[in-house]
Amino acid sequence: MKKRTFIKLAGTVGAGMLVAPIVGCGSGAKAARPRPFGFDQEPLGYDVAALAPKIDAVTMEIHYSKHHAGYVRKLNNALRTSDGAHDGKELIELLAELSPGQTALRNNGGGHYNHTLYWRVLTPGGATTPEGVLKEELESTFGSVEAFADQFAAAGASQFGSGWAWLIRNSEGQLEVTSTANQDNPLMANIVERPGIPLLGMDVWEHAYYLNYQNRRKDYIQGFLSLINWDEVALNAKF
Ligand code: MN3
Repeated sequence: MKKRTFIKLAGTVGAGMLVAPIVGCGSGAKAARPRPFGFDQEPLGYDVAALAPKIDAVTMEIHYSKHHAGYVRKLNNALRTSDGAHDGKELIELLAELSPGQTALRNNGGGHYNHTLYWRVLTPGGATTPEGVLKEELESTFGSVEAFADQFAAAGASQFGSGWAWLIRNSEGQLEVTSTANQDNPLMANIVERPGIPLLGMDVWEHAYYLNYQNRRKDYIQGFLSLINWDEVALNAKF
């Protein structure tokens, strides 16, 4: 059996064990585990032009078919040429176990997970509205949905160089806004300062916005905020 096939078939057995140390056992009906993306690039789900003018078609095309595809290719190359220590693991387990020196898996595993989440939390129709339990949690944690958006935008704007802004469920089971450098992901508990389960991720690498916004990262961030698929974020919060 090829390693790739084995990784897929190995399925979900270990994932619950991964999450226990991340969210603890006391958070009741809240998130049980991170969203388990596979090792392949999913279809985009909408046309590359569908987010224009907030995110233009050329940026989307290059971002999806070059940048993200490159992370997926390099991730699978790294796994194929590894010593087998990662065989049978889900991507979420792999990320959780990485140490800082595992550069290829860190950059490309993170790059794949981060972008898969990014495409999913954007929606062509314009932002939906947070509802129900998630809305209440945003309000109780940040004061209001608008106050959350301000904090999230600030995290993206102040991330020095390339990286991501996140809404996570942290190890105490609480919502929290964080940021990470490069392609680091909150699931990388041995690497990032504030680990947790990613619910919403915003790419602030220049490749995500430079063609349309040049150096105006804050304008891109406002564009991103106007495209958030909160139904998808809520789904991530329940996984
Ligand atoms: Mn990117």
